[in-house]
Amino acid sequence: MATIDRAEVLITSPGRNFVTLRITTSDGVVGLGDATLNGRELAVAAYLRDHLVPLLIGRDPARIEDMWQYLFRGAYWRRGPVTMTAIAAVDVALWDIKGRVAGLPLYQLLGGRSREEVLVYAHASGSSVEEMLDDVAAAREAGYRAIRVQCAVPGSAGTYGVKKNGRYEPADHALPDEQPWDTEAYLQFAPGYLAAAREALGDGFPLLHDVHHRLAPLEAARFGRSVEPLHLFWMEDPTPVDSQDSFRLIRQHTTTPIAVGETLSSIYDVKQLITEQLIDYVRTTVVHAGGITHLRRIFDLADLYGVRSGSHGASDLSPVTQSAAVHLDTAIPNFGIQEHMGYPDLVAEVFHGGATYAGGALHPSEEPGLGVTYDDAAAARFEYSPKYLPVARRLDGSVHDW
Ligand code: GCO
Ligand code: MG
Repeated sequence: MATIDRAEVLITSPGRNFVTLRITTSDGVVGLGDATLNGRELAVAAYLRDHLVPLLIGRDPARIEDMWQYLFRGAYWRRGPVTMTAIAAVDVALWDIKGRVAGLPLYQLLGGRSREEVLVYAHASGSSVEEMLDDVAAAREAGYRAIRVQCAVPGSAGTYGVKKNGRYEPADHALPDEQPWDTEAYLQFAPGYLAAAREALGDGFPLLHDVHHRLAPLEAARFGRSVEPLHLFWMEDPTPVDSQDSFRLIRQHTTTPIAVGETLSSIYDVKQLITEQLIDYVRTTVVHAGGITHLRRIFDLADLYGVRSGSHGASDLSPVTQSAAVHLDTAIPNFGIQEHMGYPDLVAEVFHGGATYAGGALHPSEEPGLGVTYDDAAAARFEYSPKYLPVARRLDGSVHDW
């Protein structure tokens, strides 16, 4: 029996910070897992290095389910983003190893293809409606068949979701940037620019929008109702998800579809949302929701209630996660859509291979396992430096949800 010989926690910053776990077996097989938790990277690195790596050495890399249970149940302290991201890194690395040992791409181990391609949505944004519409046209030009649209609210400097210098990277300050937020201004402004986007895209084109946890439940209900004639593909994170009950109120008032879950890390965090059919798309991801083993369980539960996947795919989820996500998206029956944000150019110097984009869709690697390799020499050139997500403040100076 092969055993786990080595597990290394690798940190690099090719244009943004990434934490990667690399597991090597006694047979010399190598597997990669993403462990990046944006703005809290070193907490996961320490959890892995200090608490999980010592538990891995000498164990059987083939026992993926048992390892998952051992790390989850065995810890006594369960759930939470740091723990679940660390467990995800181990889980994904072991799936990668299993694929490499079998000589099969990961989606084959997950049951094989359910679809020919993984439909993705792009980001389009602007600091003005005109700029936003130009960006929508550029995304269409690049072949995207679904587009998420965000526009800066006049007077709200640094509105989330809006690109600066052609790129959206919210974690770009050594200490959190503090940005003003005016809910009423947003509620008045957003339906108008979404209508302009709908007009540009035409009826039937999948148009998405991220509310980014900014509204109270009743405000979210009002927003959902006001954009109903636009037939959004979804409104994402309309209200903070800490209280799953909140979504009942939104649901009572609007038929605008709802997507939730990018900040959630376990099946228990989405249980009520799914079983009460309070959402339409679940956005939990491989890296933050316990890896392939656990995310597949979430998607299976979702399938029972007609909820489809819509996984988070921002640039803070490394190419290792993107590859794993696309393998899972390819295999599951209830796939909805996959976010595709792309990476800074330097990222391709460190992470080679993985999923490929063509014609508005992502396609899984056909290499064994995940099909991603990590270039140590390149990674060493990009030193980690702390970068925080911003904090939002209301007009009276109090802290709002980001
Ligand atoms: C999205 C997300 C991101 C997050 C980011 C936080 O829908 O893509 O909301 O932009 O803000 O991933 O780390
Ligand atoms: Mg989001």
